[in-house]
Amino acid sequence: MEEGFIVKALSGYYYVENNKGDIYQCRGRGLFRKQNISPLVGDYVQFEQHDHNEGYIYDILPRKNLLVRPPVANVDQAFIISAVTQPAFSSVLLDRFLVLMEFHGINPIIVFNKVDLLVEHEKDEWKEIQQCYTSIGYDTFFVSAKTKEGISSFMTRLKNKLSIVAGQSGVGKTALLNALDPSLELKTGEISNHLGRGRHTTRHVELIHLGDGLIVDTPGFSSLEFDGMEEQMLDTCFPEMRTRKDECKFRGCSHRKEPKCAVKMAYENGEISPFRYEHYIAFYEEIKKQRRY
Ligand SMILES: Nc1nc2c(ncn2[C@@H]2O[C@H](COP(=O)(O)OP(=O)(O)OP(=O)(O)O)[C@@H](O)[C@H]2O)c(=O)[nH]1
Ligand SMILES: [Mg+2]
Ligand SMILES: [Zn+2]
Repeated sequence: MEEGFIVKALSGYYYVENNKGDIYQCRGRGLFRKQNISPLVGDYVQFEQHDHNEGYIYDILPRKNLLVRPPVANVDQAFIISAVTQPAFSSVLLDRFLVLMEFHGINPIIVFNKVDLLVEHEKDEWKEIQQCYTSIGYDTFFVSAKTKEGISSFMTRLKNKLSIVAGQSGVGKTALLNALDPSLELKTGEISNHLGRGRHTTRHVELIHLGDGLIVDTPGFSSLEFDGMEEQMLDTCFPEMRTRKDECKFRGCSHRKEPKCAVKMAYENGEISPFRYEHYIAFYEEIKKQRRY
């Protein structure tokens, strides 16, 4: 029996890489299907080699975490990519990604791409947006996949980690990976329609060796629903609320209408950004509604 990890899943086959870098095309054993277990990209597995480069997966080692859409296990960190323009930046979408990553225990890193398209007078506004996220404690990078500005600084963050790139279609996730390693030659798409939306050029999930680490290019995210979340845990997915909630007068404070709420006080003092607080309220209502069904 050998150990390895799944780098690709395609048409019922799992591609398992061992510690020598050899790849075996494997089937999962029948028991998995009976038990409704599906091996995922990122899984550490025990497998047995049969013919030359073929084998069977016998066991899946315990997972640190798993994402359903895209299906990846054992993710350490997520580069959440937004474009400064084309498609237009949406702070509510960024906050949604941040909450989802926090919920799954995945460390988020914020990347603003396409800075080559920024005009001079927009730069101050972006400094403010950046300042807001860095004050919460998030690392932020400004980069351009086109000019390669800023990309070397985040290359070093890949070492010994399993990373994913997440973000709306068309923000340049794949283009960034190509910029970091041109030999990857991954396919990128033109922004195909006048709404500025992309069209999901990236389709299947695959681990790529990059900068002494592994990274998964994802095809946008097919689902950004708050599946499996409860509104009571939402404040733990906002770091600036997580650190204040114990000072609220009431245990289980929802930070909406309760008196002596430390979160609402921080919002009123300007210590918590208004838009972050508003997104919290909107997500809270959304989760509450979805839980009724
Ligand atoms: N000007 C400029 N264009 C960029 C930059 N990065 C990406 N693009 C362009 O944006 C478009 C979309 O890039 P992709 O890398 O395919 O976007 P994606 O995020 O991978 O999109 P999906 O795979 O559909 O989720 C392409 O036309 C890229 O050439 C950049 O830094 N500057
Ligand atoms: Mg892509
Ligand atoms: Zn409160």
